[in-house]
Amino acid sequence: MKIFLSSEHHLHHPPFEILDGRSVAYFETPQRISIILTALATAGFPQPIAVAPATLADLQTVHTADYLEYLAHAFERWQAAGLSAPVLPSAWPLPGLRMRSDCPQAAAGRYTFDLSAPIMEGTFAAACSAAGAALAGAEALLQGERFAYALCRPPGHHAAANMAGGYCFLNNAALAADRLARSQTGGDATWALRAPTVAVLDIDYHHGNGTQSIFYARNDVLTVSLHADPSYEYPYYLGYADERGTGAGEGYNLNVPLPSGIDDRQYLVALDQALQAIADYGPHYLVVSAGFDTFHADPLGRFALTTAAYRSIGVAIAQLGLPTLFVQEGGYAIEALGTNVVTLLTGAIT
Ligand code: SP5
Ligand code: ZN
Repeated sequence: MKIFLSSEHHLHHPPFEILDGRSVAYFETPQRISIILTALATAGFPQPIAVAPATLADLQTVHTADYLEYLAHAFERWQAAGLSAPVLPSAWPLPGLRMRSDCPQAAAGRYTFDLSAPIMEGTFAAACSAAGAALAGAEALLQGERFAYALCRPPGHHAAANMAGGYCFLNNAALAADRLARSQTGGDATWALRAPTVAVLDIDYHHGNGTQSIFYARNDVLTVSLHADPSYEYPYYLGYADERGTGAGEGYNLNVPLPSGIDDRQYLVALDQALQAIADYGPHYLVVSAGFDTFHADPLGRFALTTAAYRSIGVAIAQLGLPTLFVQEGGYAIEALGTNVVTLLTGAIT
């Protein structure tokens, strides 16, 4: 298994976020990566490969040009306006309000859907580095690798084509899935018969609203997400079972919302349903948005999974028999995060 690292991730380290009305220390810390790296090394996984950051051309496959322009310059414009804290919106252009101003404060509301994606001086560089790791993982699959793991930070699955939120700025998994779906290997007759297709399986505790929205009208990328029911959990406004895709994409999005308190056994039953949908679709590649906030001790989650569940999840995913890229998403129970990542990957490759 090849492992790709977002080596610039440490440039992004916001001091706080607003959670349920309170200011708390930012949960999505650089320490998450160090802990995973240590656990991988201890378990004998190969040395992670540091990759080049994604380029603007790479990012424009999934994100809008105006959003990328915003991300690249938001902090310097914020600073030029005399502001020094990380960029966070104070107001949003919701329906009924006007969206005319280009001042940095207005731009923040326009491109950010919540209060958990602050932009610092190094945020865009960090996000490009994470996107580069995911794209390198996709390339590895195209080169014939069966498994790859992109150790991405910041995570990506909440980021939409033109919106940051939920610790996410660039949608790493979506960039990788899009790269795979547009790949042409040439020389292999099967590719001439059918353009490549990709499934994204999102096992983060939170619904992958960004990934869903990016592929919602497409049928060459099936999106499947297992997550806490948005009727009680973030991101609240997306992730319900009746969201099935639109236009050509109708029938190519599957949401499996789950109750709080769900245990290993119940989770694995739901996973089977998701994997069956992927098997029925019959994609060439699989991208897994691998979040570990489903763990019982996670400070943000309300599921009851134990470490053993991640081994079963890895085994079940591998049984699809597909070239598979694991992309790191959430997971905030720091003391168990490294072990849980190693357990999932080990389950997959053995
Ligand atoms: C990538 C990822 O996992 N992003 C998650 C962002 C979630 N942010 C808001 C969560 C609000 C839910 N309230 C939790 C209360 C815990 N005491
Ligand atoms: Zn999450």
